[in-house]
Amino acid sequence: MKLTSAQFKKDFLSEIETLYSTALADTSNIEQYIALGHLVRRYNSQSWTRTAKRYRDHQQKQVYYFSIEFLPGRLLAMNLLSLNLLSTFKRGLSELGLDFETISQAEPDPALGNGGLGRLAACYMDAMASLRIAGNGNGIRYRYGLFKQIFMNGYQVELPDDWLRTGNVWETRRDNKSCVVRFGGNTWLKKQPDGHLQAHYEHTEDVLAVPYDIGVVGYHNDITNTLRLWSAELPPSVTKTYYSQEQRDRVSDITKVLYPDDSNTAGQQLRLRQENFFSSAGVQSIVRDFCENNDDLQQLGKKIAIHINDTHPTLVIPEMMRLLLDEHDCSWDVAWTLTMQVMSYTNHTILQEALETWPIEMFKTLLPRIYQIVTEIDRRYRRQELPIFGQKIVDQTAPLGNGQVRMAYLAVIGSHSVNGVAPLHTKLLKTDVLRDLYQVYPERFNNKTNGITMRRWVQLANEPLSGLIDTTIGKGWRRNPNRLQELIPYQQDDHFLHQLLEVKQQNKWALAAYVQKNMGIKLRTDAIYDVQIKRLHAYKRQLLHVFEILREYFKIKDHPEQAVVPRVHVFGAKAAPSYHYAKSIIKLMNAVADMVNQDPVIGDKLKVVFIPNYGVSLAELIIPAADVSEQISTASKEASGTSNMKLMANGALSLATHDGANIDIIHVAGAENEYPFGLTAAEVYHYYEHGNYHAADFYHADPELKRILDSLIDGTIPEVETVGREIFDSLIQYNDEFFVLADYASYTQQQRQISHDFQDQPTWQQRALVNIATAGYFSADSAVARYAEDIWQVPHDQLT
Ligand code: 26W
Repeated sequence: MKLTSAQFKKDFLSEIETLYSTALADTSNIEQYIALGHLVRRYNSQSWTRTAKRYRDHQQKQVYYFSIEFLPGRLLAMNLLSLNLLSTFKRGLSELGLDFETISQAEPDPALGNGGLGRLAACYMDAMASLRIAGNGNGIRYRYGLFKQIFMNGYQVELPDDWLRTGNVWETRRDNKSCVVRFGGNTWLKKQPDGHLQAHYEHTEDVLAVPYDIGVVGYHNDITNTLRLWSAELPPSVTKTYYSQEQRDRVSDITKVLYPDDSNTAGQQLRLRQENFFSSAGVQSIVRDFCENNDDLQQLGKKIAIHINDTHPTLVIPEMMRLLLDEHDCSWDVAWTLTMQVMSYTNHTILQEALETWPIEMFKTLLPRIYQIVTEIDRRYRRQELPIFGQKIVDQTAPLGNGQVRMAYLAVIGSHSVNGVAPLHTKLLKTDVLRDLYQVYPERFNNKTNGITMRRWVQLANEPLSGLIDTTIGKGWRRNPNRLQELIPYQQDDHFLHQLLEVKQQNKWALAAYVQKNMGIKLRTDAIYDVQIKRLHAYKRQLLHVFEILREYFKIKDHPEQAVVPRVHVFGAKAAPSYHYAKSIIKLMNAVADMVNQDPVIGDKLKVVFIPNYGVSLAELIIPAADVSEQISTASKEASGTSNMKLMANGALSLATHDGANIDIIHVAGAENEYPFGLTAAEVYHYYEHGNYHAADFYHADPELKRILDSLIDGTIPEVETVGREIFDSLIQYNDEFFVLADYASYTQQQRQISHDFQDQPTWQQRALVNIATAGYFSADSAVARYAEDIWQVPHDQLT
């Protein structure tokens, strides 16, 4: 849309007037942000209306992306980028004496997710809108997002994330699209005169699901899709029934808070309530909208695609069956065929403890009708497959087993497609986690390697780099990231390489300024910025990185006279509040950081900054400043990773195990431009098969490693008596579940190599350039295009 800064200023001042009836000078950053948000809503409102109308008029097939987590990040700058209004707003504001950055930082960051899964959902929403796919998000409007993290004496402390305190300018409450979700009570089927079985409910606990819609703006294409987040409320009582406070709380508790675990199924009834709440509300509203615009249910599979983001929304399968059977008089076979045509499922983890199963008793009590349908799905699955695959396979793959409802199995059986998120992960699904179901439905399994939206993670997060790329190869890459490859020839261009170094320098200054201001730690910007940003989990091995820091620390302490290549180690990591071991590692990380940062002998040769409250907005500040991308998970454990792709696209070189998408990064950019190390997945599985891993052997065989481990328990590191012992024992006594000691030697070997190579900046920048140039391979637009073609069968814009 064409907008002059004069027009913008006029509109902005009138928005301030309308909202606050006071002079601009009397308004706060948050008020100015809200006014800007309202302005964007006004400028984009027609596009949103037009988009919905166009989809209806063209009967366009809709994709519904169900995810219990969405991590959209701040939306003001992102929407302005997609509307091509960013520079106008920035100019207009500076002409009014205001700074866009300062105001945009007043926007709360909606932390409605834990990590990779939630952020991927947000990247894919952005990509679907930018590819003109009718992509609708479906999730939960948590009143409180992921906890705010602070460190008290080095320990993680969780604070409530009251993100809606100042409202949410981007959402629209849609009362007339509400629906009722039932819980508990009794259900029975009564034969109707026409022989049809009608479901009857009594004593159910009815909850009103109220949708809040957020616009998802496509990139320069006048498309605005919808992210629908459901909120639980008491139904407007027809009979003026009195609801006790307890009853009120029971209902609002459903969407009160996000479960902060990202790899350990809570197994709590409230979590099952949450999963059923947004799954049922979502499917009801989809079928309602479908029936308003279509009269032939047989067309459902041609007009609707529902994607199940991990097992958390799996209840959409029996819910769709319930609606088709109970409210649309479909026969079982017709309903089942339609359901499978519509449903597709993505698995995001192979960790056993993350694969959801629900005790049948809890499931049956809370969801009686849904349980009846799951029982029938199980019965028909067993009857169908038993003759072919035999009792053992059927017992190991049916949805019901060992007193549990096995959600991953139900998701596979009820979907026409099952995909992993990186080639190794998909292989492990076929050969390990879902091996038996792969035998039954081999044709359903496929791989869809993850992707990231370059619009947020390069264009927005790294304007210096984006500007340099524009002046070098033009702006074509902004619409088609594969065109970043046109940078490859500039490996020989010293001027360009120097400009690339300056861009990295600029981003380091920005990060150093934040760290100085918020943590009081002074960082030099000619150091190697060695970054590890992800949830705290034993398999992600932040511990291995800490051991490298201790190695560097002892080296300087032993030889203070020796020159070293200065390093800044940057961490961002939240631990699930119930994950004790992870919280112990956080305490150790902060203790080591204090010891290193306060040691005069070390000075500024080595710094460790563990930035609290890591999330999307901090990632946008840290990633552009990184030189080294720590992707050091135990091979086979990280399904894909996506921070690895973001860091690559911003010119960091990957210090990476042969795990998840690291393998693809090393392949695409070339191993010579990365630092691969460690056991392969096959070697890890070999240890499992032979049970011959003895961590203590590595401890005893390597004096350097022994010194590091002993420092956990011998008082070298202040204040880690308890956690030091706990971690030491987890390695030596409990045999190091994630092979930290086995990978220590090759890891530190590569760390030494990095210190050596970094001194040759032209070559380093050449390798950084190759990472940037080849990162287009991991664009969310390409990934989503593959989902559209192979799984959802919907048309999409070509990347021009
Ligand atoms: C039930 C608790 C729970 C909550 C969240 C279990 C599992 C999850 C998510 C599946 C965990 C997650 O975020 N997995 C990450 O998904 C990313 C996107 O595909 C991958 O890149 C990461 O490798 C994977 O760990």
